[in-house]
Amino acid sequence: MKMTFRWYGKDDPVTLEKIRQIPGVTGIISAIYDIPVGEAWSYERILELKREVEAAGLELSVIESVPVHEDIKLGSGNRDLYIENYCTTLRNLAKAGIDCVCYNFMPVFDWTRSDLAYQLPDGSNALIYNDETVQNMNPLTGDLSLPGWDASYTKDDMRALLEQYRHVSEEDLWANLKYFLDRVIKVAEEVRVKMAIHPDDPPWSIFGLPRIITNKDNIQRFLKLYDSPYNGLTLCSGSLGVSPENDIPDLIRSFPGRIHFAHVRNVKITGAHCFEEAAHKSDCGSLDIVEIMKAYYETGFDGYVRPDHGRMIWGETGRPGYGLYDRALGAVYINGIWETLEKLGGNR
Ligand code: DNO
Repeated sequence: MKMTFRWYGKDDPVTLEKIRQIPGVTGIISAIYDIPVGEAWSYERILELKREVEAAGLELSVIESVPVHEDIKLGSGNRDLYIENYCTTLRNLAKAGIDCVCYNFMPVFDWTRSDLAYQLPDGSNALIYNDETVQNMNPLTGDLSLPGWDASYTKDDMRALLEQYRHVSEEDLWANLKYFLDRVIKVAEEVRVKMAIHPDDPPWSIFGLPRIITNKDNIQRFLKLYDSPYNGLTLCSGSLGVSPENDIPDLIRSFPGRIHFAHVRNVKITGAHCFEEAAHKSDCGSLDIVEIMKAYYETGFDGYVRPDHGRMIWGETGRPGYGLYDRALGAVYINGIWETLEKLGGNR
């Protein structure tokens, strides 16, 4: 296992220098944020990012994400051009030594929450999700602010996009995903970049849009769409774990060799389709993080791991879910579990 930490680039108040001081963190997860979705990333820009990370004594481990243009998910417009650009980006990433790319296939919205700074009883702030609140939000009015939100959409773009999706069923989305994989994974195999799809967060439909990477059966279906180790997963415990039907240790054991990137975090299920993000420690939420790490250990996982969303603690302010302190505690906690598993050995 290689412990990593997400860094949002030069504007991130959590600097590379700070990340370097977290015990056991050696890798950085990042992306190039100013290239419009759909355009190819040049080799020079990738190299620039890599050099910056390396100058701080860290390694650029995974790209999270190379985003997928909506035309590809819609199966319309310029999808062939955008797929071609995607393949160029993969080739350039490989040339710069990157071997793992995270992406998602969620229509329009990435991860979604109803409150970005809900106050917990201990005074910390966490992201929470209440289904009723979210389903009553209107993406076309100005009051919506989501952490994974692409702020570059105007209201008119958004209206047009949502209108286009009205004609896209779940089965259409599967077909469009297969069309994408058939072209992109071939290149990923050629240049040896492991593609790792991120599950939908939350793993159910929002705003009437289809979502398909949501549970064990669908993940199995996804992996069979293109049966290759290069067509793999980012197994995000927090995204899938808010559905009681998803048993995370079982999922980890079910897809050996296909999980390339592990997002480890805890969540507390507070009702049907309702949850709070919790501190990483098992007894703070509904997931057993020791059992999760044990499943990785026992299946010989040697991919990348990162702590995922943290609460805001000790007065920290910043990017929701991506402060320094709580994520750093998460990294050290996960490393502690891993070290114990390694020292106790057995079952591997
Ligand atoms: C949230 C993240 C997601 C993830 C993308 C991958 O914190 O896990 O935004 O980066 O879905 O494409």
